[in-house]
Amino acid sequence: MDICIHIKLYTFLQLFLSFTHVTHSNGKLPGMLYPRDSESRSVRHLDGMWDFLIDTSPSRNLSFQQQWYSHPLRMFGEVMTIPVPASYNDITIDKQVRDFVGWAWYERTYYVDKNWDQERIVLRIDSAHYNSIVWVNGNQVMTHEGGHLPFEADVTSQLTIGGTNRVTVALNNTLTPTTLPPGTIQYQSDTNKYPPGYFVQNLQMDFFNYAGIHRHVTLYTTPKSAYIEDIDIRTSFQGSTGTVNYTIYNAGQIGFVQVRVDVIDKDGNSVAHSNQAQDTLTIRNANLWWPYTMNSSSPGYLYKLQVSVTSQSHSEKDIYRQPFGIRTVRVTATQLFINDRAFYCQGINKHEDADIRGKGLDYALIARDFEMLRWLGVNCFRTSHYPYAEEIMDMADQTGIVVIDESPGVGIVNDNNFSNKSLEHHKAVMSEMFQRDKNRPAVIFWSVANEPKSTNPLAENYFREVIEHVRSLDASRPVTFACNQNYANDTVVQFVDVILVNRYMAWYSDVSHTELIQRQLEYDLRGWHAKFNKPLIVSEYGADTIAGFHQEPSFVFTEEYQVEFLQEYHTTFDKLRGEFFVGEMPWNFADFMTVQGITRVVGNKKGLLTRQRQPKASAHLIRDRYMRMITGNTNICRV
Ligand code: GCB
Repeated sequence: MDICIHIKLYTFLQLFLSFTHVTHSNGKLPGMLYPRDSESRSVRHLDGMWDFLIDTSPSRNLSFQQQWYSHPLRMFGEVMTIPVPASYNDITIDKQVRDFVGWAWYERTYYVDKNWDQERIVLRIDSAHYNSIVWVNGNQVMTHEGGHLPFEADVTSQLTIGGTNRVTVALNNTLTPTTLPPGTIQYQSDTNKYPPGYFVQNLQMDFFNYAGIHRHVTLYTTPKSAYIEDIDIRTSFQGSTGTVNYTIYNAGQIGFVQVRVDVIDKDGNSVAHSNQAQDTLTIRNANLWWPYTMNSSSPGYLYKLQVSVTSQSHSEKDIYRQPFGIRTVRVTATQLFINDRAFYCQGINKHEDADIRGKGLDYALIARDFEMLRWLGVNCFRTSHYPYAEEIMDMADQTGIVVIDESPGVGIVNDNNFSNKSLEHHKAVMSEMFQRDKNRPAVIFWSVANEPKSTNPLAENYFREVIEHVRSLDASRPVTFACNQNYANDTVVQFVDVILVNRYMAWYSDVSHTELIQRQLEYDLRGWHAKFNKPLIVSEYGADTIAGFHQEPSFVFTEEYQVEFLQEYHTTFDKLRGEFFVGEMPWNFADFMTVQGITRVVGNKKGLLTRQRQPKASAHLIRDRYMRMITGNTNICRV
């Protein structure tokens, strides 16, 4: 019985996974341009309150047997009202919903304007965690595997134009050995202790497995056949002249008769143009994209590539404006350069996590977070441990904050996480990330994973392939991953361009002994550099701290301990900075939710800020440190 359910759950997941990750005949992934309105395009969000029903049947399969997509959800049970975008977990007061594992169903109806009758209409979901199947008016239109990246389909033929339509989304948050992040479903067969069929989801990462439609659901239009499908922009510069190398991908077979490409500066002026779908433009006196700590007068300078295409019959014209920045990234054995100037990462790690909404997109939260990043003096963050919302990435581009763009490859620790199936999925996710974020100047590195078991003999081939794959997509950005292993037996750091190490001396080892940090850390970091001769960032270091707990002398979990702990790390960072040390990233920006367990008291408390984004004493310490780096009022060398 148990095994039977087990097989059913996995089989069902696999049933539809086999037809995801569509590629074109030329091997190119479909474009994933962010929906933007223009003279030829309209955008309509379907956010708001949706009907919601979870499939609690023991097999988690009743919803498919009954075809919940075929009729309004309310016909199959008592629906709840759940907001989109948001995680569903912390909205209700029902424990069963919060901790639910399996298929959760969303539905809403919407009206499609009769003026859209000549348009091609695309349905895009910016992210839904984890596996999704989507129907429009009862017809399946797309599936997607993965919880953090957008997917879309042309739904024109499924819609009633000038009438009411119904969209249904079935979401499964089950993590298996081949999902990213991976997890396992564990069945308990001892019926003296557990009811028949009892199972739990085991996680391999340290954050709550929030689920739901986390970002916008959007309908957008393009012209029917002559539309811009994708834009790929690569930049460089020589002296004061910028170079913009671009490729415009069109829709399928339809050739464009006219293409017009303009580079538009911040004042709205065209500073270069071409009539080719692929070309290299030069821009004299180019404004480079700079992190705000390197150029405070015009940080995050963005141009737009304005693309306009006209169909052969001249009946259709599409216009799209893609923001981009001109900047380069380069690493040597000891340094990291942005636009040929040494850059030091005054960093932090983040999560897309906040009360009630879980991982749901929230503009107020994004604004507050960027306010606090600037208050802290942060010039760089890592999207630990999954790609963040495009609106967050936009803010980074616009404000000149550098991003290490990390995949959801967190918790790859067991042998069965290194299978061929996992590898293919990992590569597909990296392709999707690249597809979405490739034109972002803020993104300086791709991080393929966090803390995989990189000493496992299976890791070497697996990550060689993943990293080679990323390089084949993008030769312009360094590739890395965050490592928590030892330099003596790690097998993957040999492939990266920059070493990222996560370190918790005096927390997970020698707890309370802050006096050991400097000795152990210096020995360790020098060991990495001596072996691999690459620049190094400490990509995590931190101690759990309950806001408002104080004790002098310091004691674990108090604000005093967190401050003392961080200060000890800083002494070593400052010592190594002139040598090969190029950045530091405390764990974490804010407290965040985890699974329930005896080592986490209502979540992970290593935040410099509380989950409500208010500072602990450590936030003032980091702010003081980073501000001194910015103003140069410091005895460590300047960027
Ligand atoms: C780590 C992980 C991070 C955890 C953190 C911790 O090494 O990368 O996801 O939350 O440690 O606090 O244990």
